[in-house]
Amino acid sequence: MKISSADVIVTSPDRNFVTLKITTDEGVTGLGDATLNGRELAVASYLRDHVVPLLLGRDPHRIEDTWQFLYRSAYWRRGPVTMSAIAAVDVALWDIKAKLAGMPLYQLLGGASRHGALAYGHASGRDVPQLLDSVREHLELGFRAIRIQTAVPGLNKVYGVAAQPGVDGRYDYEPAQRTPLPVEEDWDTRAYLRHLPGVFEAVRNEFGPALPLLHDGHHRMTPIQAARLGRDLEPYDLFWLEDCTPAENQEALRLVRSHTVTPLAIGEVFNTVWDYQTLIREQLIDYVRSAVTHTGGITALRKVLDFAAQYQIKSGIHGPTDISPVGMAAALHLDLAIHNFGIQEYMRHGPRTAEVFRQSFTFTDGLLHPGDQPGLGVELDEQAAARFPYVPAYLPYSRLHDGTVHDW
Ligand code: KDG
Ligand code: MG
Repeated sequence: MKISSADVIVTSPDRNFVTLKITTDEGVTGLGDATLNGRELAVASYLRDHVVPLLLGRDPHRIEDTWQFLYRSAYWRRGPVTMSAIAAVDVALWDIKAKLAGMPLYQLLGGASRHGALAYGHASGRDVPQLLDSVREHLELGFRAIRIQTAVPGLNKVYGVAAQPGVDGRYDYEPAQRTPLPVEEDWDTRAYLRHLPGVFEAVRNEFGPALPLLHDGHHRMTPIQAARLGRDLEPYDLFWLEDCTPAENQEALRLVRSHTVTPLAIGEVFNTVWDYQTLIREQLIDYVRSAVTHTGGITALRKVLDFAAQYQIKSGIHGPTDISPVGMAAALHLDLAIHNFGIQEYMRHGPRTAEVFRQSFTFTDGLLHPGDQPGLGVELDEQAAARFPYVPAYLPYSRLHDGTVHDW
């Protein structure tokens, strides 16, 4: 069997998505998610101009060999564009292999280790009453673990807080609002550090000690600030504190870890196992946050998670709305199969996205399941996709009060 064509489909139903569709000479197709939020067309070009010509005529069964060939023959290593492109090829080939086997993909990864993947939803509020309402709404939707993000007094707009409560509690991150230039937000770490512990106290007082609560620091603190926040949040028993520092500097986590027992999650902007080497070997984190789609696909993320498992570090696969339903399905198959599963992020896509991507995953009693269709269980409606052309969109960025650019 040979790969006879590979097409890159860019569509923007509720937000921009890039999808790779690989077709074999026997007419079997596989899908891979190549979406890189805010830099979508770079991956589309990498695939169309540099990868698709290399795929034509190859044996679709040779997943590991194709991965190594694309990684090593590029000469230039790593990076989000390269690794997103390789991930899309990898996932599409797994989709084809599982369809040919007549099995849902998780069966080829070793079969189910659990009934479903515990998912966390995103509650947010501009003040505490609005946040508590948002938590209630998520509990009613069936979530059994909830991320808490809040506005900070004195700041106009803060990451992770819905501009307005969405229909059915759903909201999209920027740049779903699709601004032609990056929106500028303001930031003040000291105000945030003063405000956040009181917010968690209010949530615990309202919902009790058992509900798993998460929080995303979104790369904004120095190591000593992160250490203080982790320590201040200890009474509220977080499931995790995510991205407390920009983790390019892996050694910084030694300092954070030596001051707090709040569990730490990191990695949504990482793209290879090398970004985790110190973090995993020295047990400086508790959860691996990488997306299947930005880390070289199932083949590569599985290896990172197997490495993590030796240190009792678990998965927390990235699942915001900028991961397409194809990328989400890949994550769910991995979640179901691996032993060291921790939790799965689940943000819920908008209604137009469901018109373009026909999905078969379910959300029942707080657990996600990828379904039992052969392959990934997602089909792309190309006519529907064509109705939603690409719209340029940027992520926002932050400045401090004196005008200095800060991490967003
Ligand atoms: O593209 C950026 C988003 O994926 C990111 O801001 C979402 O931090 C995020 C999360 O934890 O979902
Ligand atoms: Mg995050």
